[in-house]
Amino acid sequence: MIFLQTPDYTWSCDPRQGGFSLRPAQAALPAIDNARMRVKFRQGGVRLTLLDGSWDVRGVELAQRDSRHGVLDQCELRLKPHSSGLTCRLIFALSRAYPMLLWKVILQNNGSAPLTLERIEMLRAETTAGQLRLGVQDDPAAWTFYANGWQSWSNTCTYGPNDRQRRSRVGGLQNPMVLNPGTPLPGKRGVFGSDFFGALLDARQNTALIAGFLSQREQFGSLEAVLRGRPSLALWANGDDVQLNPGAGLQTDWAALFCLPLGDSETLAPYLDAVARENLVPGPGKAPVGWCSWYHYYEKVTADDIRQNIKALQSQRETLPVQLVQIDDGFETIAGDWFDFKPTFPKGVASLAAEIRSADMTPGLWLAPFIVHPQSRLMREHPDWILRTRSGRPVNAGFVWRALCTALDLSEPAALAYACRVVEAAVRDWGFPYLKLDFLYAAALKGVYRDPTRTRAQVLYQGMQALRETVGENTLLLGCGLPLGAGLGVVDAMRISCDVDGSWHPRMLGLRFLFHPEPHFPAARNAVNNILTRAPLHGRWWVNDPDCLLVRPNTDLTLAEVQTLATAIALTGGSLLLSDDLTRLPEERRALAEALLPVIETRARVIDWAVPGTPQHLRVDLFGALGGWNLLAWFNLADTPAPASLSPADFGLPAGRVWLRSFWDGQTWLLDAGQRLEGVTVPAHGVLLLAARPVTDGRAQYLGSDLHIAQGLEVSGWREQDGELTVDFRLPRTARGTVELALPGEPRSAELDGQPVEWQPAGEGRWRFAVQFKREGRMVVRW
Ligand code: 9PG
Repeated sequence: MIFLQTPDYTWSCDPRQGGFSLRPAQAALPAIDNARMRVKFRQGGVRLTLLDGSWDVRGVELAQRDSRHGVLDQCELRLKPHSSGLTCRLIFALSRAYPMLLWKVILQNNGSAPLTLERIEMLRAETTAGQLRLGVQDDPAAWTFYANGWQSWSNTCTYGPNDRQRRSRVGGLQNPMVLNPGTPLPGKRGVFGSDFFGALLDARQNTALIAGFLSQREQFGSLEAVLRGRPSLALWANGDDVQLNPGAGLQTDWAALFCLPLGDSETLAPYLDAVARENLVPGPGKAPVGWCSWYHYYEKVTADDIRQNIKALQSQRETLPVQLVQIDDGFETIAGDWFDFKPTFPKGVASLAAEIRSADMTPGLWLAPFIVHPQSRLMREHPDWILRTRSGRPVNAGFVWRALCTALDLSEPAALAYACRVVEAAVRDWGFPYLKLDFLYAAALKGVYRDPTRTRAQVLYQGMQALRETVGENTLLLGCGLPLGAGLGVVDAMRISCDVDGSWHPRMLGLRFLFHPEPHFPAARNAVNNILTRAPLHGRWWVNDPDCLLVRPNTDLTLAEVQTLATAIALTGGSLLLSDDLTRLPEERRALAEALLPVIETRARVIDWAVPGTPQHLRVDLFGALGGWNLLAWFNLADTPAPASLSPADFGLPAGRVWLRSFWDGQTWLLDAGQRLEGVTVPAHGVLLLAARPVTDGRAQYLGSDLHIAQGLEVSGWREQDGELTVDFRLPRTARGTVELALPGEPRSAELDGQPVEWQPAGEGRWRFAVQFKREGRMVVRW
């Protein structure tokens, strides 16, 4: 037996059995016993395996070394070479600084014939064989599995043993875009595939087992979890059938395991933070705030439309101060021919960038440098740049722009150079310091690559790095349609949801009912799902981009649905992009967007992330001049109105008397300790968004306002003395609205910057004040 031990874990390996064990010091946490590993490869068409059965260990080396993850206690096992010549080393490491096991496989072909790598299985464990436990009193019927989607648009959610994985019914058109061909898409109840990482969760025993890779630079990682029958977990690296030539070697990214107590979505933090360290992700940047042309104009956008909206933004700047104007798809003649502009953009996009800049805003441009339309000139002139299937046909990159599109083979240097020239022109010649790079999954499709020795993960990651090197550090890159791991340390912001839409449910060609269950189709429902399930990534891996907020009245979204989208976007802390025609937005709808500025940026906690389905409980912890307060959101995802029943304890807050003020309708409640808020009807697909503040008796208290969705970030100063309260307001805009205060006595006077303020009683001990100020204001209330 070989051992490694830290205060958190004991790792052990019994070579005669093959496999490894991980025991946490806390016996109630998940444990792995004698998990199996396996390398699957081929030599001249013959399928071979390594590592299954007992391990013939020829050398063991124990060492301590410094790493990005603190000091690692490391064990290296050298195995007897396979008869094919394939040699294998395994490295296991326990971190002294973080509660995790890391391990990787290093392969080298010392034979004389090329080998083909199918997959490297890092972990296979079953409950029935006693290899997998989530706690002391296991009942896999209570387990759930958090399954991460392949790329930005791919559905991510938690499943229970009776669920089936959400999948597209028009898979032929969608799957090439949103699924990793190496990750299983099980149709069976209780069986789930996941990309990069996943988590087995037990809400009864309060335990979590997180498994995944720390990066996706070498291979794409896949998981399969089985929650029924013989529950099991498997984690592997996709070899993509790459060729391992004589003398050549390869290794996996670090695989990682975490045995943790289960809490809200911050349970994922130890894993997510390790990934950030491994990929040298810099600290989070500012969240972009702006306007995007796509969701009103779509491909029909013209240079004039852009110009009109620049003007509208300029004239509305005082109440709606946004920075970014992002031109989306529609300026290019066809995807692939990025230097050819449509007649509706007679002067290209450089002049628009200049106009945006002279209006004091940041120009942003959409590009999709890796996908190719079959009718493009690029396709005709450079057939050798196109990624092809074994039969020589261009690969299928999905049905977009009314055609089956295809993709560049970035392992062909000339194709990569072209993609780099496109982004270089956008930044240097056309003047865009912000790029939304879309359809990036196209560079990692299954196909016969020019360089047969590189995995799809290597091709995509190196492609992304090449784009980053081309545009430099000062260009803001937003990844979209991008497999998550390939953006780490490369993009500043990342779309983490599919497209929003002017409809709650997916629809296509007016066929709402048929497309209703589609999990990755453009729809407000689908976007909200991923905005919530991927909220913990924000600020750790990049700035989350939840996609655009549509507030205009002439979509199919009800006001409640718009409020839900606004709440999900604003509370999860990522970027905020409007996408309506701003020249004709009614004032009351514009006010909806204004109340989200400035953006909150704080990461939210998803309380019920371990419960199957789309989460319903979201909490944000805020701190400012008013001290600390919490935002609590409860989403009614049902298709019918539902009565809310909630208490601060449901959101993980201590019991106690609290003020609750609902942002969207201004209702206020005082809840006694242990009392629940009942009988508030939330419309179908609507949200109840509350600011919660513990009651401080005998003192003036800020209960909330309609000035800002956080109901408190608008306050920069707060002083109470001798029956007089001074409140300082500060926002980056002109604001007008109602502020609600609890006061120890009936107000006698109220003024704001010397002007009288009107007030009204709002209930026992509470009053509403009508305020108005230009960026700053000081209100004085006496009682
Ligand atoms: C521009 C858009 C917007 C949007 C992106 C992306 O055909 N399709 O399946 C399909 C999927 C996604 C999609 C467009 C088409 O949206 O997410 O924000 O930039 O491209 O074409």
